[in-house]
Amino acid sequence: MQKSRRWWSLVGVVVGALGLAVSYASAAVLHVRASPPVAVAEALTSLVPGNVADWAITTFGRHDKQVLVGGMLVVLAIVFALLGLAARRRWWLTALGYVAIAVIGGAAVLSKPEETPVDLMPLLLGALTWLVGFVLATQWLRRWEVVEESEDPAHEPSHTRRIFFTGIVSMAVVAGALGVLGRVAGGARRNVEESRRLLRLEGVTAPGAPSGVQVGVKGIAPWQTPTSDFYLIDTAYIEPAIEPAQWRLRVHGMVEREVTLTYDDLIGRGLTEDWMTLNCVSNEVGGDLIGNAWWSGVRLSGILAEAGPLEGADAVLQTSQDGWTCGTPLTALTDHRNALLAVAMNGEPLPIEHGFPVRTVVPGLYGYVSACKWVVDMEVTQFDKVTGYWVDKGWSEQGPVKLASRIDVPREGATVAAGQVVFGGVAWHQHTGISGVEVSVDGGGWTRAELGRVPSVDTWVQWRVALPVAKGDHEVRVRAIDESGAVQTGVRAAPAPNGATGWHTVSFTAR
Ligand SMILES: Nc1nc2c(c(=O)[nH]1)N[C@H]1C(S)=C(S)[C@@H](COP(=O)(O)O)O[C@H]1N2
Ligand SMILES: [Mo]
Repeated sequence: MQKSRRWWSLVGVVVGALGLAVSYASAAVLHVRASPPVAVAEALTSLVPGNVADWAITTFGRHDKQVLVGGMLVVLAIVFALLGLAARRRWWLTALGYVAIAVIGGAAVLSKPEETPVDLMPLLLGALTWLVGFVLATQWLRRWEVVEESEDPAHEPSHTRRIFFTGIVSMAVVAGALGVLGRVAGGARRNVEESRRLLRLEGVTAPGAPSGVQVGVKGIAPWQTPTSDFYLIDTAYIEPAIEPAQWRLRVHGMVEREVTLTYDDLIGRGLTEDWMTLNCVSNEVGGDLIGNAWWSGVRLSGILAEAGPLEGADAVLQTSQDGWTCGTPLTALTDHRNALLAVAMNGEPLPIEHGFPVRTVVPGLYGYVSACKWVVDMEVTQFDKVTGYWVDKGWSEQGPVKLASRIDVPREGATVAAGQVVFGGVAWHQHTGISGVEVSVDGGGWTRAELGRVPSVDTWVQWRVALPVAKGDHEVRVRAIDESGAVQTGVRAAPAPNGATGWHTVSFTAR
């Protein structure tokens, strides 16, 4: 019967979704972060070549993960439909398909450093659901088919049809409900959220932006980035949920003695606080993957000195609880700068998505080589021996921040009143500092802007300048000069492999 083909595919899709939902929801209830679907999504992400990843970040921005998950679900739906169809003739083909998918899921889960074989439980439950659900649903469908094909008028098909549809709709409803439950429950996450809320960190202050840092132009990004507006970049589909009491940092490798710290050990060393601007290597010219915050944490130089790096070590491979890694120059963590194991941001414990309970921040380096969130392991080593997550994808081994500047006012395409037009924005070269900013309208000469004050060379600086502009269409560009006297290059470079360059240019109309 041709028309029943679609019912076989439907069985495949519904049973498939039910198994996925069971594994996802049971992972949430059992506090397994990497449920099989999440682990597979992260494994796929880590297999994506660097240029594709960079393209996805620029194209989809914060939604890159939703796009990948959406694509994965579409592919799975097709595979499940085919498995359902296959069962009409060869049930073992379908069973084999389920086993194959489960093996992929299991491999992905076990590729996570924090997951143990016990964490395969959600996978087993999901696979079991597939087999049981599949046997049930195909039985219902077969009975209906048999009755429908039978010539005997005593056989009423509507009864068996009702059983099939009731069953399959119930399965779909349960799958949906479990999907929602899995999201809401996210058990571990809620507990950690609560621990975070109750955490009182002695010595953490929230001074607010110092005076004079703002140049008073409406529309420039605030000098202190509110935490809720701070950009977010990471490879975790579900953020690690780590209780401070459970957190450990192990410092090992090329050291005289291994050091393992608990959260209390860490805090007990006394906090250092500082303003630091953090930015992403993927930031395009004029982009907003940059933020400035007040960080509270413990200086890494003391902790590393205690471990005693051995002669020849030049790198620290940092590892996050979810397995993400980055290689940081040892000197950047041991020199006089405030490389911190941060516990608070803008006066509050780190939000989970920004690395709770502990993340690294290092002035002067892009995040991908330094700012490890949910950091749990630091191996003192040599760059020759290790590579971090993004370096494996083709980014540079070293990621010092590049001198850059941005125009925030006027916005691209804006219309302003002709006459004295106010321009404003930000410039940065963390750990070197900015000495000047210049703008040029319509390719004319460069005019010096006025700079806001800064507490140190580790933050961005706001700038403003007013220039006479006639009616018509115009283009304004900006460049910065750093404290070493270097002038920002106008040569355009893409973000990969070690940061974009070029002058930010904005078109506007004066009326
Ligand atoms: N564990 C973990 N830490 C990470 C990342 C990540 O993917 N996983 N991304 C890094 C990158 S590329 C950047 S730019 C910064 C961003 O930090 P934020 O999300 O707090 O702004 O975190 C870094 N730390
Ligand atoms: Mo980044």
